[in-house]
Amino acid sequence: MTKNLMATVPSQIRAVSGHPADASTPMEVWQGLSAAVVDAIADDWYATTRAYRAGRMEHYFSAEFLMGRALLNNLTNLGLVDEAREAVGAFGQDLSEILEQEPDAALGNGGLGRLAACFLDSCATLDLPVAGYGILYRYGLFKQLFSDGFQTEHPDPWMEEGYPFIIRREECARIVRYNDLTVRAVPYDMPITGYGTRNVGTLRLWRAESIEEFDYEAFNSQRFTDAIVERERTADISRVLYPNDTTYEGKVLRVRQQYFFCSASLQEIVDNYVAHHGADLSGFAEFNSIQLNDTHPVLAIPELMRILLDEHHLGWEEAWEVVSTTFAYTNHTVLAEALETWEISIFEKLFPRIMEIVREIDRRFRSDLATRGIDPATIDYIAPISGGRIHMAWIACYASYSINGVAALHTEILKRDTLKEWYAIWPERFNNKTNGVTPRRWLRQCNPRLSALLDEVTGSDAWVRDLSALQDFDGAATDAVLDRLAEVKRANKADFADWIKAREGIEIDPDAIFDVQIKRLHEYKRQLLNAFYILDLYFRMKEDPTLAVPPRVFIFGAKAAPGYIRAKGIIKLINTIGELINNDPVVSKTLKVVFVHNYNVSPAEHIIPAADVSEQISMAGKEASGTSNMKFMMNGALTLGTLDGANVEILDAVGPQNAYIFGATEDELPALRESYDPAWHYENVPGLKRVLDALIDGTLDDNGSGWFADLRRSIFEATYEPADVYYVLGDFAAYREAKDRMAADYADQRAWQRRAWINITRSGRFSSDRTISDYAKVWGISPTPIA
Ligand code: GL4
Repeated sequence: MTKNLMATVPSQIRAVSGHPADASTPMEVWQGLSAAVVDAIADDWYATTRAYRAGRMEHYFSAEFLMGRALLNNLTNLGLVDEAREAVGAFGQDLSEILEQEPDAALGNGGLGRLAACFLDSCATLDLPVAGYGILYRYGLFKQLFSDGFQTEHPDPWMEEGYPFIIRREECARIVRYNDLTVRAVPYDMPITGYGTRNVGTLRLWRAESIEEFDYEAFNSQRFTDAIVERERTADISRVLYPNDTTYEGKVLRVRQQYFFCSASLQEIVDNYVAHHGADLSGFAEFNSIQLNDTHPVLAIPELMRILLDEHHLGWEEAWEVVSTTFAYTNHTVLAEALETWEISIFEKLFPRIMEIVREIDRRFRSDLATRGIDPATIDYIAPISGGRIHMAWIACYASYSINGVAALHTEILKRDTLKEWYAIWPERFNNKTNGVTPRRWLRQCNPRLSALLDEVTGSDAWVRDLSALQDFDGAATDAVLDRLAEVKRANKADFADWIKAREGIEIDPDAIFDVQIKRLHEYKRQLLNAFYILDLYFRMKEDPTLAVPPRVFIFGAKAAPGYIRAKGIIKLINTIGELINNDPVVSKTLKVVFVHNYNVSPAEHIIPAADVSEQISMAGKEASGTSNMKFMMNGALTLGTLDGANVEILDAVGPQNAYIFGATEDELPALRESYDPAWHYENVPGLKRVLDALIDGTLDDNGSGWFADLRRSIFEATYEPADVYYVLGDFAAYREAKDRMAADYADQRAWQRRAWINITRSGRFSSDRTISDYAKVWGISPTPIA
């Protein structure tokens, strides 16, 4: 399969750069090496595609795929890292430097998009007939810079210099029709390699193009701008990823995007069915199932109805039978603002026929539920159309044969709360699929030192395909192994310190505790709680210079949605606290604060292997699952967290002695809230007054933005939400106690290493291979190896 990589690399580089390999730039070498990899897997990719299309397939529809970099991932999966290092070494290039040339494919906002990427990796590794479908955004998630500590956003034209891992399939283009616009959807395919298999899966990303490159009539009749405007209006559809995580703005363009990739993907899947099984579409669901990654692709439901009714002339009942055995829906958040609803007028403007179908779904839904004796108020609340809006989650729940949450606690909250009306009627549809992450990217590839140690201790690399195998090695933590583990972490931390020095210009001590919180900036994730702790610790040290404080580096990485001012205020606050501490001649000897700018997949690969402490401190009940918690655990960091999302299951896997859990639980919060008074905590919890006053007394400067005063107000005043809605002050004392204790415990290095080891060996249930094996049962698909 990959026999001639070494042989083809120099010529591929020459083809890209136009000069010999040893005279090419690192970027050109990256291009050539990447092209050689795609070339090497081409035959297997073709064979896999053919094999999958002939049988039952799962189609994963997602508006986001946060793929990150591809080259090292593919080399790792194909076992070609050493060969590639030699190949480029032969003409004086260093593989690490080559790899750093690659832009991140940041076609996602955060956890939801990255989960989709981990899933594709697992499907390929498990030889499962699954394909991903999404949008080829020209601009990925914005690039983040800091200016005076404020976030600024900049475009990320990630493919502009060429991207060998994505191949245009001109011949597979489709037409997508809106009432006011007809566009061509051109697919671009990305090969998805697996570890230790020849199967190569596919991620198909659609790009919007004009039917004609140019409206020549407009052009010739001197209406140059009209011709260009029309073309740009089409290109808008796949131009940019919406930078909001968990909240969405009600934009016509967003609905256009969603319909765009759903329609194009369905046309292809239906045509493939016809090619293999004939024109009678009634058997469609025997060969196809579609997973809806949250509500963004829910337009696929009425669109498949349209195709079956209008193009294949099925009757309504027959078509609905197909549709309701085809789709499965994953909910990824309980935040009310993320349950997408659209104004009827948007649907009417864009696609009246789809609107008509949604109205008919609504009509039949109402009569179906009335027959079941459901009360009119409930029917009206969960109807597809109500209050002048279309409720995408309700359409998904009605049409899907399976509905799942992404961690045990989250699924319970769905059943009890968010989707309780649905659970009451269709309990059998509900199931939990706790998230997972791929151990290829998040261990094998990003942490080669730990990976080598695991090979040694377990005697092979079998754990890379079966992470649960590590649990047999709990007891392997001899002094010799723990010494090695300590060396691995120390070396990773030293590498990270160099990386930070070069990237952020800050010196950090590799022997300090690396305490990390990396995730989107959102109030519910409570980066503010962490910031308050750091500021309090600073004041404690100023007050008592003899206080014994273990050296610590507080590391952050987070982007805020551009319109989310409070989240941007928290970024500015952390940067301002960082400046105060890092420039203090005394405190900076013990503490450092680093905010890694432009946090993304590839920075995470540098950060996670170096972490000691994993901050997972969302207010209980708000984080559906979290996935960085799993990546940290796999790399031997200890969790400091609330009983939220998958933290609950991590605690269960490692035991209470191997994690630091604090704070109010989800079932305690309602009662606590009744009598909750943040002002009481401000007055009575030692240190809190000083911290909150620092926001307004001139200690911390927000450059006149007023943002720090706003953060303070969010704690004390009920504005559009209750005061301190995320219970920051309520959990502060418990958080400080747990975090201080954790830092003190770090001094006993042997005990710490033993607990880190347990975190690694127990991480098997958080491999996305486990998650995908569970989904595969729901999907009714089985491994289809090509060799
Ligand atoms: C999210 C959840 O917030 C996150 O907890 C979860 O891990 C992720 C994947 O299931 O999905 N939901 C949204 S919206 N964005 C997320 O990251």
